[in-house]
Amino acid sequence: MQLVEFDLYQPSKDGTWTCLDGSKAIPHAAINDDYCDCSDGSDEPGTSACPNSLFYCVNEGHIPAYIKSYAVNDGVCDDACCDGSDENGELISCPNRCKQVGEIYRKEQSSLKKSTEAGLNAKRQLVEDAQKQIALWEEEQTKLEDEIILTKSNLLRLQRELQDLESRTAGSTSKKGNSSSNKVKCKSSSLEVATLKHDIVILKKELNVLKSILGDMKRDHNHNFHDMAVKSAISGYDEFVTRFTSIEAIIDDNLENINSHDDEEEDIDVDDVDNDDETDTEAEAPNEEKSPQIEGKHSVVDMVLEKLDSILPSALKNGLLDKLQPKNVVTNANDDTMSDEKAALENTRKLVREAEDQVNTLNNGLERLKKDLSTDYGVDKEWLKLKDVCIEKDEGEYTYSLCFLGDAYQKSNKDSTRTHLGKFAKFDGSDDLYKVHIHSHGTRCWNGPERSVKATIECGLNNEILDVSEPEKCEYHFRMLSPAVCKSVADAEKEETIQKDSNGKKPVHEEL
Ligand code: MAN
Repeated sequence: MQLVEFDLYQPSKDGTWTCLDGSKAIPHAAINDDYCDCSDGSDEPGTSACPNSLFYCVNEGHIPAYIKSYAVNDGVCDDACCDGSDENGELISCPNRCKQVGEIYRKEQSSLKKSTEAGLNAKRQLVEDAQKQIALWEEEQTKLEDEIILTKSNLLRLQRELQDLESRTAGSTSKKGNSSSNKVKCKSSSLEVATLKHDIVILKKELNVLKSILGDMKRDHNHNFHDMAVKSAISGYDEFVTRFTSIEAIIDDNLENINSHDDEEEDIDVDDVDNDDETDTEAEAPNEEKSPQIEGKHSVVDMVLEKLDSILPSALKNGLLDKLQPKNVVTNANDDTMSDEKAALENTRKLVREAEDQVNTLNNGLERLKKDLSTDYGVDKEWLKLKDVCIEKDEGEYTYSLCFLGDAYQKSNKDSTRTHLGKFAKFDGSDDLYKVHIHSHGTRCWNGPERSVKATIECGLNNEILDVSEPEKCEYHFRMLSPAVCKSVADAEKEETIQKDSNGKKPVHEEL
């Protein structure tokens, strides 16, 4: 018996040798003397004297292997010992098959290497496609988030408009038949001014949100990319900030003016206006004083928007002002007929509903995107593009199908009835997490558990189900192939070394 791991069996200076578990020292000559001295059986690697020890087959021309010592000289030629060294007694003699076995093994290994390389290329494509998809999702998320801000702001404005229109209509209805059109006009003008003031404040807030988004972008963008679009947006932003600071002062001033007019008119209580004919004339005067201030403009908002339009860089302006521009506002102070107000009310209600629907749709889309982006698709997101890719395998009585990260089914080949075997629940491999997929919560077995699937996946060029078994009632085991689990030889060897180290021994071949 040749001791390949020779270093372990060197005698010490005094001619003794210590059992590998350190339990005792024995004479070096007692190694392989067909008598078991060490409790771990390490002194008899070449005989079957120790029941718990391992026998080492050199297997020249193939790969060395360990078998359990009790399989030595048991009258059976051990497959793992192709050199026949496991049967060296009188019971039987085993031929040395290592040359043929080695050749077959090497051929298999070479075709395995080729298919692994092809699988690895397919996996690279999966990873590349997944990265592109992630980039698209991230871009879409940013767009959606921006769109949600604008749509929400539009919704807020429409809601305020609706509120104003509703109170205006309610006011008009209560006055119907006993008040002059001038009183309505007065009330409606003061409400409009209040609405417009509110609009200006909101628009200023929106501009501040935009300013902070762009400010963040200016601060946080990747300076190494030298993206011309980003650079031009930043210089536009810088220009805008300078101009906006001065125009903001004018807007604030105008607001202040309107506020002071309001203060002067504080006495004009809507109810007073409605109920006291004498105050009607007094109430109209300040409103008329306001007119010159907004003379020639449709409204104060229009005026402010025009100012903003002149200072916003075109990159920011595109579509933004349109979105913020009040739509369908009843701006004509003279247009005080009931039917017009009702039509405006209905229209605004419709616009509010539409904007609410739009916000909901956008929010749902954003939630879906966020879920996709936070889902575990493997170390390199290699499973992303395989989600819901389905494969079938006819196994005689049943045709089994499995959709990656989706559902698995068993379909009867007799009557086509389909039984749900489970929905993807988790990755569960021990050495490689993503090689085992668990599908659970399938249709409950009669008097038993819910059906479930454990799919074990090995590297292959194509996605394939090799076979399906049912080791326990209603627990199905799929053996599958997919490029998603392929690893480069270097990575696979690295993992094998880690495994060997954690086991502390080379793999043992049991006698078949
Ligand atoms: C069906 C199939 C089988 C399963 C039995 C359990 O016949 O789903 O796979 O073992 O039900 O009753």
